[in-house]
Amino acid sequence: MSYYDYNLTSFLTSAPTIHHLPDDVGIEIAFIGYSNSGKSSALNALTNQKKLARTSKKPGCTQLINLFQITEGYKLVDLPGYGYAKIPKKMKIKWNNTLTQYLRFRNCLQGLLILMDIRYPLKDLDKKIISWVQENRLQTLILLTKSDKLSTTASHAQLIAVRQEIKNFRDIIQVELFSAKNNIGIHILRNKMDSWYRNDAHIQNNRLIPLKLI
Ligand SMILES: Nc1nc2c(ncn2[C@@H]2O[C@H](COP(=O)(O)OP(=O)(O)O)[C@@H](O)[C@H]2O)c(=O)[nH]1
Ligand SMILES: [Mg+2]
Repeated sequence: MSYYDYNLTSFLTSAPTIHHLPDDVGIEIAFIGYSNSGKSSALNALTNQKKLARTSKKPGCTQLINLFQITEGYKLVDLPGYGYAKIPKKMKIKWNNTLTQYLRFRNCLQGLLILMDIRYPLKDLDKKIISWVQENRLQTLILLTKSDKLSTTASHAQLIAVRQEIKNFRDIIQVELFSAKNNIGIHILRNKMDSWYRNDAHIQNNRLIPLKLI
């Protein structure tokens, strides 16, 4: 049983930049990953709601920072997906700025969920984020999403391979299998989030090391 009732999660607001976000108080846990990696689906699975976060087959639908609230002060953040090949440079720069500013300067960010399609893990931008969270000591859970697309044997092999790749950072980064389709990893995700939300002794200063995604 998880401590918080994730099913009660409701939409709070959408913000085009960090300056449009509500006050920097409470605790936030953010979802980040390539577009189409399964962020919105994971959010829906976590909260047991079909349409809370829009899911789409067409990449690029979440261009805003979307905030959700489980209960007063306990928030979830769906960050804009990264890694679009075909968008104008100006837009890329804007996304880069939104993401990097959120990650660096949002004090109430307490934990990060990096989502990677199990078939294509550890792409360039994932690696940049991973080395940055490690340098800045931000608690992170990597979810290998859509694990239902591989056989049990293949998905476990992939899990072991990714764990091996990041073994030097395992004090701060955990890796788990996930599937929004058949609920693999939901309990691990909820338990991890519980532990981040309950750790209210945090004193989170700005993360000092800069992040550059493009
Ligand atoms: N088979 C399967 N497909 C998934 C899973 N999670 C997401 N998808 C599909 O992958 C696509 C992108 O998912 P979405 O959640 O919108 O990704 P986002 O862009 O990261 O928010 C959609 O077509 C989803 O239906 C999963 O666990 N299993
Ligand atoms: Mg999405």
